[in-house]
Amino acid sequence: MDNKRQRARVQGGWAGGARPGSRPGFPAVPPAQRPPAWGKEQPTQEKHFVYSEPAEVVRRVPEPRVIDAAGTHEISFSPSGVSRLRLFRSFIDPREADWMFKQLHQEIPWSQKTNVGPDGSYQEPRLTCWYGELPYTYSRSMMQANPHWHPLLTMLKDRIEEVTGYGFNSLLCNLYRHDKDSIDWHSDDEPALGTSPIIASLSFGETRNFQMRKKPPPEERGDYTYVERVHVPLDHGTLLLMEGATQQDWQHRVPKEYHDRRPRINLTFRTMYPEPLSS
Ligand SMILES: O=C(O)CCC(=O)C(=O)O
Repeated sequence: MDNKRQRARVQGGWAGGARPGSRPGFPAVPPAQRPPAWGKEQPTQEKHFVYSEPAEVVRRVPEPRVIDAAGTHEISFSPSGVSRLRLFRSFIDPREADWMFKQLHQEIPWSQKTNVGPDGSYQEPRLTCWYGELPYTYSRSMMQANPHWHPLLTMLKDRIEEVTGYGFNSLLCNLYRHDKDSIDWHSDDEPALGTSPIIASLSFGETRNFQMRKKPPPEERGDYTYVERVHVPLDHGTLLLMEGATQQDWQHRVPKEYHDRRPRINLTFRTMYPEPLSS
């Protein structure tokens, strides 16, 4: 069956004899169609193939849930716990955010990372910069430890810590130069981020669509077709906090766009733990 989304089974059976209520699956033939019975002789009974409507099993691809209201949003519950988003609109007010965007755009030492994927190495389609006492590895490529925090980044970290009550010791800065810059589906679940990592993500510049999809249950064998989806438009000065099981149970991405987009800067504050030495 080539269309997975719509599986139909044709049901029917050979209906013979005129006995109403005969075997299940062999629907009764209405009286008008029954052969007349006279004398002892019965004409040979004709068999009809009786068609009945296919029982359709339709699986619908769920519409994405758009979250754009400030506040707390519990997006799923599972044995790993609750996955929670907290959205702070205008965490940085727009005039201040304009100034910060310019500073960060000019003063962060942006560079393009080379990642390793199943088809070999490729240039990540965005620029990045890492801050933290420990190195950070994702997509099989390492960013060196960099303890030289820009003072504006330290100030933003302090503000986020004060409002959220969480502490952070590391930061991945991302610059999406235009509509073709993106980051593909992933979770921030590297072992060095510990269990249930909390990620604070602050955005400046162009609004981009932050998309999330729930990891499928084992019986779907890695097929994401029918999973729940959440879209969060992240605009200038917005802070998004991802808590609980969000990294265990969901993936996220920022897709490429089909129309021109001006640059966007995203700062993702995290906490890194030294990895235990393997014996
Ligand atoms: O740019 C964003 O909003 C998300 C960035 C991200 O997911 C990441 O760098 O891990």
